[in-house]
Amino acid sequence: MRILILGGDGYLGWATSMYFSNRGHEVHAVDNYFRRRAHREAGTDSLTPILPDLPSRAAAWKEVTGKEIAVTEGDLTDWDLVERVFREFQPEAVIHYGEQPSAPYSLIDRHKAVFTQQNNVINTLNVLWAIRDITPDAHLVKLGTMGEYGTPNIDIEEGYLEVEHNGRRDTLPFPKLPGSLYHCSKVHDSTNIHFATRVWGLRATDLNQGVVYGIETEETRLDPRLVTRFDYDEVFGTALNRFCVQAVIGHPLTVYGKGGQTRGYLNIVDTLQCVELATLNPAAAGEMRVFNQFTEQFSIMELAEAVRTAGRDVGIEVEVRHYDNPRVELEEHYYNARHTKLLDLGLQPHLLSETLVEHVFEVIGRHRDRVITTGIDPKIRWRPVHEAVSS
Ligand code: NAD
Ligand code: USQ
Repeated sequence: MRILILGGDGYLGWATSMYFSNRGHEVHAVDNYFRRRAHREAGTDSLTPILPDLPSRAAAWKEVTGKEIAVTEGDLTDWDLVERVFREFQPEAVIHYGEQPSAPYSLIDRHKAVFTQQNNVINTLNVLWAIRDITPDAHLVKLGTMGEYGTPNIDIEEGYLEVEHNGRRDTLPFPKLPGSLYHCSKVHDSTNIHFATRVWGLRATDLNQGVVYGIETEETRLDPRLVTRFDYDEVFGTALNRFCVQAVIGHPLTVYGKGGQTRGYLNIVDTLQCVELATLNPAAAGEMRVFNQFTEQFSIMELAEAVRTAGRDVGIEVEVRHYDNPRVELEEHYYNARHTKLLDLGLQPHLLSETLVEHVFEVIGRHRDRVITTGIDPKIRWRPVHEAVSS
């Protein structure tokens, strides 16, 4: 299959590009290196030493496996670039990771909030128009987020809710309560994608993904030059990845507030499996499928305890510390999200209890001299500082 991977230089995008190439698909990766620039500006960096750009990564991939990954360096908000890539490559599937992915980044200042929403919404709109006018049968596999739903006090369904109101029934998009301006951008995307399927008859799968953890995949293990990025800073690092680095360098685990915040989580190898299942089993024309893409739910304290236990097993004493929560979010809440559609398609989850957190420690340990400690403690606040309430 001809598969276009947008955001192919990122944490998930690079791993996905290699995964599909390794399985015989024709892969074309696009990225504008936004993520690399954002780290340079902030003085942070990937723990893993990644090659300097996509052409060198693709060349290393070719040398190791003999397989090709085609590359375009450019911005998805640039219509001319999007149009050219679609006309030349004629994708059958479009896997769209290419967005600003951080909730804290979207709340640093007005400029970054505006950037996040413009970047994410416009590039997805460009992709929808390109599919509509150039490759109308192509299937869009879009990375959304479980955070589109927030933490409502009812069970979370997969995308849609059957509603009875004043004696009438309908199946409608599940209500959204996004917790950051980044998460809001994903809701805006979902609305636009739904429109494009209903009105233009496009086919799309919105993957509402939980928080991803993990550092290695089958392909990254083939050669040190094929590593994917791995971040642990306040802005781009996600909870469990941060906790693992903190444990290895002897930094207290940064639990925000009470730590009862519960989310869906999945291993990066399951991201690859889920995206493959969605791609090989496309949505019908006119359909926007929504899959909740995670394998397990954990509270932050449960994650911290898992890391503390794993640390103890390898002789590392891990301190768990409660920080004033920089975010505005419920710290104790009901959370029960359905996630059966990917299992029905054949997903075989890799559970946290089977993942050797100790092994992750070992890989992090190899790169520990690269850790930049200044970016770890939380400084970005959801509310203006004079209004911040301590928990
Ligand atoms: P990432 O930042 O590593 O990857 C995104 C890539 O897209 C980056 O390489 C970036 O440079 C590129 N990009 C951004 N804007 C672009 C533009 N205008 N033109 C071209 N390229 C652009 O992030 P990630 O963690 O790999 O996440 C990938 C996707 O999955 C994102 O959409 C994110 O919202 C979503 N997601 C991630 C997680 C997670 O835990 N990592 C969980 C749920 C959803
Ligand atoms: N948290 C801590 N300590 C930390 C980091 C985070 O307690 O050091 C808490 C946060 O307060 C939050 C939870 O952990 O309650 C998750 O935070 P996160 O930073 O790991 O994840 P989040 O901001 O939600 O964003 C990440 C990805 C994003 C994706 C999202 C999936 O960066 O791209 O959309 O996970 S979800 O959470 O399901 O919306």
